[in-house]
Amino acid sequence: MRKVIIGVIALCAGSFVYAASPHDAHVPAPAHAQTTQHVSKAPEGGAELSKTLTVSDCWIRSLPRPTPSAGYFVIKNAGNNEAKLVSMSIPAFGQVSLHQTIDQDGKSRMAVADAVSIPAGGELHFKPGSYHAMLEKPTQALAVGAEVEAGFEFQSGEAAKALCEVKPANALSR
Ligand SMILES: [Cu+2]
Repeated sequence: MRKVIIGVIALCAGSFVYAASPHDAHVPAPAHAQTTQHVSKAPEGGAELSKTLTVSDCWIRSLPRPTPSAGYFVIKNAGNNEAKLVSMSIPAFGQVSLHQTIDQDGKSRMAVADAVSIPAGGELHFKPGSYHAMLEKPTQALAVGAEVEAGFEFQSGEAAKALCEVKPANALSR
């Protein structure tokens, strides 16, 4: 198991240049306050909005440009098949990738997560210290309290949308 994890980290070494950035403070994940609110809009063309895959409780950290930020959210899979999240997009960032924070000998490292599984009938929490969306190349300043739309694409071709609240840099949950 250890060998596998080290292998993953080595493969992704090129992505770790921001490991010390504030977005990845690697604080312990707090108890996640869950709400049932779900915000979803019709797609503006392209992928079909999923009826079974929904994203809620999305929030991102406000950080001064050009510092990379991070995004967190909850994905629910009400379908009968495992789903895989393959990408996320936020217009305010030029590059968004999916990451997972891994503990390695007591140190936190990040690994790229190309396809993140959400079990049938289950849910997955992207949260500090765990899975997160890495938001790079910010194209505009985002004020705390603002809401930005995010798109999520799954391997099946389905899509989901959510509104993400901009939280202070030291926020630990929405
Ligand atoms: Cu990251």
